[in-house]
Amino acid sequence: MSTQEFSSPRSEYTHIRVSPLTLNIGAEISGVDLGAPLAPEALAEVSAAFVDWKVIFFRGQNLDHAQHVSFARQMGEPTIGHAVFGHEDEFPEVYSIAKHRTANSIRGASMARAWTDWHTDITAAINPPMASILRGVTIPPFGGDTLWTNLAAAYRALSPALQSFVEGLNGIHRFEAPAEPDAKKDYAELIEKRRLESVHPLVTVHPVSGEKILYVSPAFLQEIEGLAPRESQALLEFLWEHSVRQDFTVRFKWQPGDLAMWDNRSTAHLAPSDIFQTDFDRQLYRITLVGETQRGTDGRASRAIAGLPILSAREELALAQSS
Ligand SMILES: O=C(O)CCC(=O)C(=O)O
Ligand SMILES: [Fe+2]
Repeated sequence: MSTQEFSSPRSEYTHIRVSPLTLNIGAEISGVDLGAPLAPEALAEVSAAFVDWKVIFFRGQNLDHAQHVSFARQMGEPTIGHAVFGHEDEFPEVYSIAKHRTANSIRGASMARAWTDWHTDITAAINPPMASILRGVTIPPFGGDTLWTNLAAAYRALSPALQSFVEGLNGIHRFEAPAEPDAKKDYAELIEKRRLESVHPLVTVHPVSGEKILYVSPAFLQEIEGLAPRESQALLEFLWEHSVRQDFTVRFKWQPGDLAMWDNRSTAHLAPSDIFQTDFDRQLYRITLVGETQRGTDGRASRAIAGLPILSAREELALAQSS
């Protein structure tokens, strides 16, 4: 990338401090206490930094569940904890990111490639969450870092010829249990209970920044509509490998009490796998915010093949009670 092509995220911040961690993605925010409601000016700047830097980090906030929920409500409408895997009993908005959660029970079943396990949260839904807010509670002394990648930078780094080719394509995103015989039964049953499958443009337009996004969530995107199977697989493998290139990524070393908030419309992320090589525990909690249907560069919208949109915690609970 030439220096002329690089446009640094541009907002001016006067009520918060924003310290970028890399050229393309990730900034630490200081000068705010998330345990109490933010002043409108600070909230507006946090929202701007979130879109500009795509993942923002707040050190040492030490929030409890209730404070986590009330911060999330200032940023948007919290979804049900996890549409497939459930939520904390007393806090329907909160999903436990425990080391040995059900979602991790199928680990190790497949061949690891550069993009393995990278994902954008729940892109199998027609309206994937717009943001995820993750809070660290128990953090190993070393290991357990999380990585994010900037999918707008990934799009910009493609050649104009490939950019215009992929803009016309749609991806089929599916939540599915691996075909391996050792795929755990309760994992497969939960996925079957809320089957989610959607078609999204392969290049989306960010509703706030207007940036074009290479929307290729590796763990959910299964095929490209209209291509022959080998064409689809070869192109996806190229796009996945490209989208996790080191210069688009940031790696975060957690401390207990830290909070990360990412723009789920413009990033993918990777949960650590090194934690399974040690006995160290690791416990985080996540809240996601209700998202919208994606749009392609020509304005075309996502389509659901299976499954309802992911609604707010309130609406999901009401639905569950009435069924
Ligand atoms: O464990 C992590 O660091 C991230 C887990 C994850 O994928 C998520 O919270 O969406
Ligand atoms: Fe995730």
